Amino acid sequence: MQFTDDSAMTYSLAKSLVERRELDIVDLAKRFVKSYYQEPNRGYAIGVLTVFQKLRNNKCTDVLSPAKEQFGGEGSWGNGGAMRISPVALFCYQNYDKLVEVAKSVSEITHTNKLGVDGAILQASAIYQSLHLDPNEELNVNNFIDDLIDKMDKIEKDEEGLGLSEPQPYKVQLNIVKSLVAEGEGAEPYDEKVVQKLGNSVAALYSVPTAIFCFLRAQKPIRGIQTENPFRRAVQYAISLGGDTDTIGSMTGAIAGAFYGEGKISPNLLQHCEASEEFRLLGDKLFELAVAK
Ligand code: 8NA
Ligand code: MG
Ligand code: MG
Ligand code: MG
Repeated sequence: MQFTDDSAMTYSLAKSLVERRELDIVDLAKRFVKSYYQEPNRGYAIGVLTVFQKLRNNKCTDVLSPAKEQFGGEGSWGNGGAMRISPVALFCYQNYDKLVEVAKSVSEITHTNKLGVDGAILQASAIYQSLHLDPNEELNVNNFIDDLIDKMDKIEKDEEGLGLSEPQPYKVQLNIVKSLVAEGEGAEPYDEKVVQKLGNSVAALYSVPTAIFCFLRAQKPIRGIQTENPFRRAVQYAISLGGDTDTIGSMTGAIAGAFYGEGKISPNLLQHCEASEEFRLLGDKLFELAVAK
């Protein structure tokens, strides 16, 4: 099955980090643009196409202005920054402060709105935490979410005064994640309450916390999802919520995959995924780079 824009941009980011061995936003912007014009039918949102057009016109001599000009200068709050961020979590596996900086810079090539940027930082942070945990030990769901709340508290406090009506929107959503996970038992696919409170849209604020919730909720069986495999359960649950399914599914899969590791990803599932072997090799190379630093 063909991958969408999420994976196309993830691929460009991983490839750029591996080949340049550091973040090079000009190289990365060129790869995003080239990949889009080679395969425009991967399901990109219409907003971001304007950024690609402007980058192509200025030949990536100015990689920051096009994204800043989006939506009357507000910048995009879509989840396009978050959906591609997984390589940054692996690349910065040993340095969280660097992860925050790199995730921000990578996001700002297309998404400059605070909500778009912070969504990417949050998604990278969740993957980072998963990478550092041992899947053979039961996941402490409350610690996982509290650690994310602490991280976002600091990031959103640093940016206070930017004029948002709710100054710590991600912290608010993460607290909802926490209470929904605590309710836990009796959850089912197509959970309307989850969709109502956390969202399933293309907005980063209403999709990244949802992906984190899906990963945490799937630690335990979910009525109506017949699988013993917790990685598959997480992804299947995410898709069951509807809305922006490819993106919430892929963000959930990135967090769950980082936690469980390759062993829980069934070869039967993988054989249906376009270019899965190339993605696996890029993951290995990013990890080698991260531990060599
Ligand atoms: P984006 O930057 O174009 O943002 C997505 C959409 O969000 C825009 O097209 C606008 O409608 C809206 N938006 C974002 N910021 C603002 C703002 N400041 N003011 C008003 N509206 C705004 O693209 P992106 O890369 O963030 O999009 C990612 C999503 O698009 C992913 O789900 C990806 O798979 C793709 N996609 C999703 C769907 C879907 O689920 N319905 C369909 C096609 C494409
Ligand atoms: Mg997509
Ligand atoms: Mg791990
Ligand atoms: Mg999508």
